[in-house]
Amino acid sequence: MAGPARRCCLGWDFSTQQVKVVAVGADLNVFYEDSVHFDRDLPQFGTQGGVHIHKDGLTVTSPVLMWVQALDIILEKMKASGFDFSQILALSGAGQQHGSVYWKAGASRALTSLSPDLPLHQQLEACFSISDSPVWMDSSTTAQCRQLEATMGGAQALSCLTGSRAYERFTGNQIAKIFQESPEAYSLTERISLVSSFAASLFLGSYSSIDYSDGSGMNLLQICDKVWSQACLSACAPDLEEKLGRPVPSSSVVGTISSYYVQRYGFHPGCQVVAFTGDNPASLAGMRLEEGDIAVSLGTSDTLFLWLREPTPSLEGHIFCNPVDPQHYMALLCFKNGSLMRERIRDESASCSWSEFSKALRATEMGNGGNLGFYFDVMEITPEIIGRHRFNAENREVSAFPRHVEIRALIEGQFMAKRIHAEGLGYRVMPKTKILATGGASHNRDILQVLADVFDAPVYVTDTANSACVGSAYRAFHGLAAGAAVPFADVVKLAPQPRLAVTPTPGAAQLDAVGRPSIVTKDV
Ligand code: XUL
Repeated sequence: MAGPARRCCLGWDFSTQQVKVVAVGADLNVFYEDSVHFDRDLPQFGTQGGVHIHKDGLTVTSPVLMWVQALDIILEKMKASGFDFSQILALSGAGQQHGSVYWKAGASRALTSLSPDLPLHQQLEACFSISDSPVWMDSSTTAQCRQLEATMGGAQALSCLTGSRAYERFTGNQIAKIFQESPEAYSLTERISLVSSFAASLFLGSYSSIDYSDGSGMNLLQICDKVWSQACLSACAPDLEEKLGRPVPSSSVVGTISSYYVQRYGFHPGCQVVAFTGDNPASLAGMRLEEGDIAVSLGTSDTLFLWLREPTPSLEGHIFCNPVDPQHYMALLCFKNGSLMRERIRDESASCSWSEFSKALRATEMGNGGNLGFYFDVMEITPEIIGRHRFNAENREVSAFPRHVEIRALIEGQFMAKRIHAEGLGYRVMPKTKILATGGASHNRDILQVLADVFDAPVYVTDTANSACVGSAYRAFHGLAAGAAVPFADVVKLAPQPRLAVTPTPGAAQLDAVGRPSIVTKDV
């Protein structure tokens, strides 16, 4: 049950596997949450993990109407639970990044004239020129990527302009493929949305703008000037600017809720819709990262979010416009060899036991006596490298380490690589830097101690299961307040705090200066 009525903001997350919502009260606590799981709750679409993987193994799409119907279902669930929609001051949301939605000519009219008597999916059935939307897991656009980089003067030049070299999942390359392979469908398209701005459009009853932050995941936006790059647009497809609309700052109010929701669910007609953004930017907001902070998710792959002031885009990682401060940026780095690599070394060198693994970390010294190791059993993406590489204190490559040394070399190597790549994107540890750790390995205090020592900063642990959703609700509060140009951190200062897990070992910084630069010269 939703409980007694409370003034609140909603945060939505249109992710790969489900649509989720949370309601956050003025005290910034979550008091309601719900979700619709695509595979389980919408089996008629036949998705696995929310997607269809095509025969070529590279093309990955999701039915756009499945997303629309999921919104119908979740709103009905909220209504059935007695949720008081009239108390919602504003809403915002997140979408899986890079995915794209193709609205057919005439769809705008259907959106503005929705009848409150019918669910959305029945009224929007004929509104899409492409019924299967490409999503972030798609990797079928290598030809388009090479073409875009060649037109733009190379991968680094494209990265300097748009924050990333060309990536298969980035939307500009996806649009280029649609234009090349389905030119009729492309010319019938009156508007192209990201998953985030598509979801916002459903609430607005008209096309929502793309926000700067999610717009940075397209290889089309000039991240410094915050305008579409004319050269990138014309390299991808004709008439693209008018199909995309003008990008807006992420905390913009894009309008008030469509009368459809007022009449069908009892929303207040003044409920504001704040621009939706990508799930990673929304998570940065949910974790309340501040300048100099870094969030480390230690899962199957390890992911880093960084808050940056002066980015230096490179061939690895992505720079996005910051979702809560338009003057600043965020970076996203993904490392494929995360938990699976840690588990392998645990099995090989710690008798399959995490407690043996921890013991080895405690039994070895910070800096590992000068021994360094880098372990990539699967082809790494940051950087592209495979194999295990071990160097002793004399900088000579060796084929094996004693078991304890191996374990510390793995964990120190993983975190040093993260710091080096973060610094490569312009990140600097600051005196006020906090590290927020999440994911499976964040439960291991000894691993976190190495993280604190390598970055010479305190590590906090936080639960990010709902961070994109909660971040969206925080962003809705921020959007409401932004008229007064209030910093995001002030809006969310009452929110629950992460828990301090470990602080750096005294002397960690000195070790930095002596031991660490040597790994830079080892080209990792
Ligand atoms: C980020 C990316 C994924 C999706 C997942 O670049 O592709 O993290 O955003 O939803």
